[in-house]
Amino acid sequence: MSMPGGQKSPRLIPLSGGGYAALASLRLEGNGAVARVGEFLRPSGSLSWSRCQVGDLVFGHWGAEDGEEVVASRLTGDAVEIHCHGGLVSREQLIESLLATGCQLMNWEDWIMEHAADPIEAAATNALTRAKTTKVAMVLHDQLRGAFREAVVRIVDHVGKGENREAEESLDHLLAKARFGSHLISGWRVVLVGHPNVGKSSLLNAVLGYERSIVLSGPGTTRDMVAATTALDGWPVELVDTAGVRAEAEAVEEAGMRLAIHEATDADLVLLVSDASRRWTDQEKRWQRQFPRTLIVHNKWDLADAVSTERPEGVETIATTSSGVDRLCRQIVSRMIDFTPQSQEAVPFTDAQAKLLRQAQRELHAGEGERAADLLKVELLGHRRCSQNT
Ligand SMILES: Nc1nc2c(ncn2[C@@H]2O[C@H](COP(=O)(O)OP(=O)(O)O)[C@@H](O)[C@H]2O)c(=O)[nH]1
Ligand SMILES: [Mg+2]
Repeated sequence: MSMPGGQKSPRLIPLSGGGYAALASLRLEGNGAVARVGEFLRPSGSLSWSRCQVGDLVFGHWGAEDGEEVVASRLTGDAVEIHCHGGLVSREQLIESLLATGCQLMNWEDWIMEHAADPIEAAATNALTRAKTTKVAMVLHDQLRGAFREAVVRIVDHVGKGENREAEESLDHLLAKARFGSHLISGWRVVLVGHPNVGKSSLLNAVLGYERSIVLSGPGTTRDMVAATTALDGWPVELVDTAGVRAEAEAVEEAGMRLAIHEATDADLVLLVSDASRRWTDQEKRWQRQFPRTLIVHNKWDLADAVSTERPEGVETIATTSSGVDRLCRQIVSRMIDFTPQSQEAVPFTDAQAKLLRQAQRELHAGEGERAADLLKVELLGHRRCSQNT
């Protein structure tokens, strides 16, 4: 929207999301932003808004003496940050009043894209807002600080010097970490599969440390998926408890069973939970073959002596007392995560980045070093596209 004289009206960027939080932050920037805030802000102290310096914090009310409490701060340039209570209503009130004066709404993702030095920095900033654990945040922070960027620059430099083999090696090295990196934000998915009543739900609860899923002694209680997110060794993991998967399913369980198989096929790791007091079944053998990334859990180990059966290697647990669950958690992590980055190590962290790296790798294999370098420069380092023949 334009103002008289062709000047653009200020842009309003809600910096914190529309969820429930203690505080909400908005940014207003562009021509007249400071004055626009002055139209609404009623400072409580002696500091007048128009006389404020960059960095001053002004506490006051929005719109009227008894309006929303806000803290406003002038930033460099014509920009202001406004903080209010985090409830949806307070935030919406501020946004509506500013939009009514003609401010343009901009989402924070676009704002980051515009302000970041390059696409990697933009993606890292974006990803950091969604990091669920400190460990994930640390890896992403290293990328924000330039670890991944520097690795890409080195590859481009190799190509520039005609060192295509070195460039390929560096690309391979980066790509080997892409699977790990792609899980940083989405987390890893671990699906529990097994016959009804073997203790899947009990085991899930034991891993989580609280009662999340329903445990009953009759088979087939868990008819739908129950998913819970936790952190194992600092990495975000979603644990999915499936329906009691039974060979001769009742109609009501059949849908759940199909869903379970589908979930398990997509999983980063399948926990094949088995009742150690019973025989290792043909169905369990089939599941073992069907899901390539499987960790076998012999649960009800306290009852294992009752029937001695031949069983494949696995982790022994007693879900009801949590015995063996520590070891199980360690095994899950070591099976799920094949690599842990060192401090400041380069890691591609989005699927789009991995795709670009693979594309560059194909170009290099085909002897098209320059095209590979152009791709990396434009799409990852944010250079302007220069050659027309690519
Ligand atoms: N003795 C013993 N009982 C267990 C163990 N784990 C689970 N149970 C019991 O087995 C029954 C079925 O457990 P549940 O977790 O609902 O099995 P699911 O159908 O595979 O989810 C419940 O009565 C549990 O208390 C275990 O390690 N030892
Ligand atoms: Mg269950």
